[in-house]
Amino acid sequence: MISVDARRLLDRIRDLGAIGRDGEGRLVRLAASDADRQGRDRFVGWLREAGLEVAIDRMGNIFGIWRTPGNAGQAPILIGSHIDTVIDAGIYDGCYGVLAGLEAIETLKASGFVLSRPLAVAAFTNEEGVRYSPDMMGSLVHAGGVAIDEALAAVGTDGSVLGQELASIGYAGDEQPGFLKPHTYLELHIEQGPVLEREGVPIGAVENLQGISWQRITIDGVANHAGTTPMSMRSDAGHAAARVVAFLHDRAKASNTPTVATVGTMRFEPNAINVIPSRAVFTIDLRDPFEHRLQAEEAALAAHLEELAAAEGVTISVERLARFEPVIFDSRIVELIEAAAISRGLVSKRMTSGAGHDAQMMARIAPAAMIFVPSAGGISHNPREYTEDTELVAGANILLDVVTRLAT
Ligand code: HGY
Ligand code: MN
Ligand code: MN
Repeated sequence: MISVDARRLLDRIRDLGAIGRDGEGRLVRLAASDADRQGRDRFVGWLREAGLEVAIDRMGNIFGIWRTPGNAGQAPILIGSHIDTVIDAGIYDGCYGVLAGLEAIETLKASGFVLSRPLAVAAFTNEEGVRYSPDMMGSLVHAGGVAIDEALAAVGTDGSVLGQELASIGYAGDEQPGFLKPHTYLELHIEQGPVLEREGVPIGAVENLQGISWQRITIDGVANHAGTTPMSMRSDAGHAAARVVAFLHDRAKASNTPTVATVGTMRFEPNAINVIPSRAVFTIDLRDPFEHRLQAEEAALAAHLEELAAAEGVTISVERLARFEPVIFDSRIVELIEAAAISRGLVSKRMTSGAGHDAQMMARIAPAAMIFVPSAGGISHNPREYTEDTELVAGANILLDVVTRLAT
């Protein structure tokens, strides 16, 4: 049984994690930013050092491909994830899966194994969706879920246009989106939640992924003097926004379901200490493993917004930013993950992914599944994100074993 080169993998994770630090030392490699370019350049350098064919599509998705004369005509096994990050990110989210994918390919390439299929590793553009909505955008385009021209026209939170930014960082590639049709898709990722650590289980065999609903809400009230305006005469966009946040939080918390609700961004206008806000703009992230419940949560929110507009004397508009239904992964691949864990004497646990991943898009065009490793304290999207080296290596070896099983 061959194993990955642990030192090479761990060094690369830390090397990539040092790229894209801002003035305060925070890791910020937002999609198509110059920091993202630096991370991409480093990854492409490793692909070339490994002797892989490098292909970049119009969406900036980066692929490293290893074909042999004996298998070049076959559909490849694709291992993917992302190397863009959120703001003030940890070093493992996405990057771990991409670098473990490269590591598995390099290990197999050096092993002398005769593989029946090419192997490829992908770093998909804009998985996080922090600068441009929706998230998982690069893999969504690859899977045919949105047209390339629509995606490249996406306007960022900073007013930039994705297509122009990709061109300016040199990653507006030539390949047509979806040019690489995978036989199967695998993604290794940190769990980003508390389950595996809490149960002392090193490997998650991810069998499904919850649905995601992103909306941007704009509440318009009337700016007025904070001192002279009686409470009964206010159209206070800020107060109305606060009531929505409380409504979502209390409702999700009171439900005995896994529904989660998050208001992650909010801004007021004119944003002055002594002016009643005339406008509040904020985003809502709703998720649930079951489509009917996610729809029920969206309907409850819509009804609440209607009541609130009347009660607060404000107008409320809603913009949909992303909407993805729950996804069931391929049970045969999930079983291969479990079998690989047993072969390495590791316990595994079937689980649902709370986070969105490129695998949920690739599942539209190929059998797909994910492997999780524990997150310390369940923390992610936070610089305190951490996974033990032994756990990172164990996950990479499971990925290697499943790929080997699928390709021989
Ligand atoms: O939003 C997500 O779950 C992922 O981190 N993009
Ligand atoms: Mn991720
Ligand atoms: Mn993430």
